[in-house]
Amino acid sequence: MAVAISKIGDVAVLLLDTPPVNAVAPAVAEDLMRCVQAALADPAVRAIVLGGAGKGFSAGADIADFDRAEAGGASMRALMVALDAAAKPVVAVLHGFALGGGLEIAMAAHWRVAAPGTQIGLPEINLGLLPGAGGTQRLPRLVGVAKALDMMMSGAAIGAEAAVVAGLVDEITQGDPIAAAVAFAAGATVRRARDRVVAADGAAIESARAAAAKRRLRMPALLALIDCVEAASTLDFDAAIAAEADRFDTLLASAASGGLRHAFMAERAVARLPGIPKGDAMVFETVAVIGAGTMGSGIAIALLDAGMHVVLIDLRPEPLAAAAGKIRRTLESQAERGRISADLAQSRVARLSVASDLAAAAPADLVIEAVFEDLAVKRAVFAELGRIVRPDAVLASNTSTLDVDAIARAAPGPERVVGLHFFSPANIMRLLEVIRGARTAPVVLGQVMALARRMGKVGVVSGVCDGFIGNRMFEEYLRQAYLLLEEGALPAQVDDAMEQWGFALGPLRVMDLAGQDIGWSIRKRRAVEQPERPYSRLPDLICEQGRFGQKAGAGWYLYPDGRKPLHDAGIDALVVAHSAMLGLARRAVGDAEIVERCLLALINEGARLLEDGIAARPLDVDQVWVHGYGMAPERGGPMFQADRMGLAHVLERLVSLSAGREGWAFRPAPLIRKLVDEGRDFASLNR
Ligand code: 3H9
Repeated sequence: MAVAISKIGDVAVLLLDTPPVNAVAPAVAEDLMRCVQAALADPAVRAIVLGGAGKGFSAGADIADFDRAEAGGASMRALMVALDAAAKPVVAVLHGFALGGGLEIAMAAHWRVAAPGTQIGLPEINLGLLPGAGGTQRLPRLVGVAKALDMMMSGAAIGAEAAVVAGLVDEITQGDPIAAAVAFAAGATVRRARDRVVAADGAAIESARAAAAKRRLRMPALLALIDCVEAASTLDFDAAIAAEADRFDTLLASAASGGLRHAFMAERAVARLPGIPKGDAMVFETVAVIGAGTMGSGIAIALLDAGMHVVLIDLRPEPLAAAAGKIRRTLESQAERGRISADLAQSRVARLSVASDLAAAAPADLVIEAVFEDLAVKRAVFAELGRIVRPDAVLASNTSTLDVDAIARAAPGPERVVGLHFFSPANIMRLLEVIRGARTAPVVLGQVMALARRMGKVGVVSGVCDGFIGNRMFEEYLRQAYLLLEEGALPAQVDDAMEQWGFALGPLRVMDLAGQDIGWSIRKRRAVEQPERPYSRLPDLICEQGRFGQKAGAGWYLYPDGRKPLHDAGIDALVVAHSAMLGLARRAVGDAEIVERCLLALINEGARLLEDGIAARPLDVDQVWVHGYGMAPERGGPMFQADRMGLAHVLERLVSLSAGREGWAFRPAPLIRKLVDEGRDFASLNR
């Protein structure tokens, strides 16, 4: 039974009880409806209180259930009809969170009381959906069109106190919320949101449509949502509810919603890696960060934000003082911008100390080394740390390319060593690749994954290889971008095509942002290590001109104001001349070809990472791309896209492209063939 039933006097108390978040699958909605009907039919019951057991009222409809064929909103909507028909007062009592379908149930109740701090919202838009169980009709009736649009278009929750001001919640409870709700129910009457009239607000609707038009992949869901809200003041309630159900069902079947739902579930599943015990992040209270450069400072801020004590160590006093000043200013500016209180900012600043001697790492539970990206330098630091730190301290190396096993061998306890690949700026970017060395203990890995979560990051475990998951794939993606330039595309076309498809930045603009010099040095190393994998010389030509990207004011584009890329005809000419030099007759390259080749390169390399055991599951690969490389969550990730394209089609295209120019780069990964032969997809490897 998904509902816990009790009776306090003449009040029936029905508590949703589907841990961990009281998600409402169709069977749960049916259970709740039966309980409501039984309470309504019971002459000894005068009023009903609806609440949730555990840490929150309800997180809404069961997202996992949406992918099953029998899913849909029918049972949830039937529950709403039953609540609307109730002739006895129904009081919803909210605590923790009341989100999505959970809040929709609460809005169909006659009154809402909430514990202080309850988070209340309709986040369906973040899943590419709109509230499909009456939310688009009841919310405007309770809070007005403008506020309803604001809440549903942002998907952001508001606190219970703000919900009282908005008219969504009737009272904040004091003491035990259930007891308070039962007391409230004693004086409650029957009063339905559906009976209210919504004042039309053309201006709010118009500006909402203008805002939606700028949101590309999210636009269809936003426009459908706005249409529904508009209908709240133009159609009668039942007609508007039917229209809402229709739009919800259409969005549920959309590719964007499929991608967003996959991204939501994958973000939670990455933390549960088979064979890795669930760790406790609280074992890390004091962290020593070695190296006061950009990465070290960003990592220190992220740790302070998560409430830890940080000792920032650098042997060079000047950079150390400069970094400490920058960290303090960043923390204080969070308070100035109203993101945190001044007291909290000060307590974070107070947790920072600095030292110019490695010995200061002695009390640390965790040491994160973020010195220069050079194997010998890092090994020397680890050897020295071995003499200083506690025998149970965890040692982490922040690296984007180096062999973590070679670093670990320099330390006295390689089972306590992990790699951490933070993305810059480390206090902002959500992805954290957690590199598992050959000897890293599973318990250490679990603890570090828990730390990632405590820092608000998405930790993805990667095995040791050159580039780890993300950069190894990025290299193949870039390879295609450059080859396409040689064959006939121009930089802006490649970038625009990929951005239009769903990347925050196209590949060449990413390189300008990251700095062309890094890629250049990697290519020089690769040319020696992997002569059988030739790469395009085009980016080298750019680097030879000192055009290292944004920081140099020029790269693939010009940056007269430092940030905004401006087209440079000189670069187009350089690209065209390079094709001629190669003896290639330039041809028209379409956007579809650009997208297909870049994506297939990602998919093929992603499959190789799975084969090599570097990535554990396709969903881990997907999360790297969504949180570290700007792929829109609506796209789900490259491996999710492969399944959408159909693996047989992916294989056929790889085979065909591998017969073309530089076709070696498209030789299909054996895993793709295997899955096609077995009639399986990447999703089957996630289960
Ligand atoms: C909807 O309601 C549609 C209706 O309008 C119309 C219907 C007709 N379903 O995030 P956490 C799981 S759409 C299923 O790590 P936290 C989650 O996967 C829904 N499962 O915890 C995880 O599982 P596991 C609109 C869900 O404390 C576990 O719960 N609602 C759902 O950091 C813990 O989650 C939303 O979009 C769900 N709805 O945060 C709300 N929600 O332990 C989405 C969570 O196996 N949820 N799980 O890894 C959230 O925002 C957060 O999960 C919440 C808790 C704030 C509730």
